[in-house]
Amino acid sequence: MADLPTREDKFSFGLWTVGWQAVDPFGTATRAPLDPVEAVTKLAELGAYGITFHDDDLVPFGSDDTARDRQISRFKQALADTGLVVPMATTNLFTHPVFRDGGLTSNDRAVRRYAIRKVMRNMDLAAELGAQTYVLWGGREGSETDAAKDVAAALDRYREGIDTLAQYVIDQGYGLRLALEPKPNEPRGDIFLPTIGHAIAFISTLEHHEMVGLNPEVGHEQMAGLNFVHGIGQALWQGKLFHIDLNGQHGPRYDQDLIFGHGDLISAFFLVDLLENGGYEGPRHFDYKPLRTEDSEGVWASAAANMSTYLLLRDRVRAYRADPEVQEALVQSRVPELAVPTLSPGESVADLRADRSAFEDFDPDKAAERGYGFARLSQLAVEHVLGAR
Ligand SMILES: [Mn+2]
Repeated sequence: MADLPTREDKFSFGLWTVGWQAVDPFGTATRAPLDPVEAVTKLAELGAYGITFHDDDLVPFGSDDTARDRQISRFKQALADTGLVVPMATTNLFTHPVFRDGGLTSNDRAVRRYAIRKVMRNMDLAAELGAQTYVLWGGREGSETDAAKDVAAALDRYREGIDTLAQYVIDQGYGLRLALEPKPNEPRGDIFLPTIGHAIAFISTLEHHEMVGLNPEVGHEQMAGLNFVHGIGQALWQGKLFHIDLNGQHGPRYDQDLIFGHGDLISAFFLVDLLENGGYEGPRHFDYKPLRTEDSEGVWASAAANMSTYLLLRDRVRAYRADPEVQEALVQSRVPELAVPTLSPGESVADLRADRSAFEDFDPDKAAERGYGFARLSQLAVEHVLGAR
């Protein structure tokens, strides 16, 4: 049994996750709409600390001002009643047909201007609710055919859009940081900024690059066949892990949004190890879809399962790190040695060239004899994951 989640664990959920009615490309909804107030109440009961939303999750697209105000005040009351917070918010620039060719990179200039204004409007609400992070997932920013897009122009417009929004946040004095969410495809055939690496490179070109980072999602990188732990490792190393979407995925296929750990469990173990020990202090945010087979009881069971799996893995990570045999195996594998700089303190290029032991007297055949012991180390991790130690 896992420990029960507490507010200190900083678990948060998107309103669109537990509220997903399970409409897929082949079938209609299997569940009734979920009132955001009920989502807040249930998630608080289950031990979550935060809830996040797209503008249109909270207030249906096209609602008039009276309906919008009423819905926002009900939501605020539920937050006040439960103590749940809103650490992050985001904008839906993908559902309405006006965004069929994207928002910030639509070929239609008027759509781009409308998209920026739609984001600004929800940034006002995000700031009012005390959010620290504003996520931008460009699900429709892309194409199905290379005839459709001038990629350089699209990136110019993407940069212009993010620069404009960052300037708005500065001008308004909002404490928001922006977090881009990479995804390789779906719903577009190919999406711009498809991976963590593409997004980090793009951010370096922004006017306010210091306030723009990433919201990587487990499944999105795995859809591209990439190692999520390595991606998060680099995002942390570059100071760009502003937020994270935890879920599960079985390799390159459609976006499954499974419960966290219900895809690649070993990768999830090393991810929790990295998040807990690598300096990430933000929310542990779940962006998953309750299986279409489930009724409302199954929805809440799956929400609890995300948190429970994270806590079980955190427990296993602690046991792994505390195990003297693991510590000895890490040294045998020379894992700590990688943290030692390759050149000595104060050593110059000339010094390195003059060091005969580094090259002329170095015996590569001898150095090649010794194995690294990674098989044993990896098995120790598997045994800890399985609770065999
Ligand atoms: Mn996803």
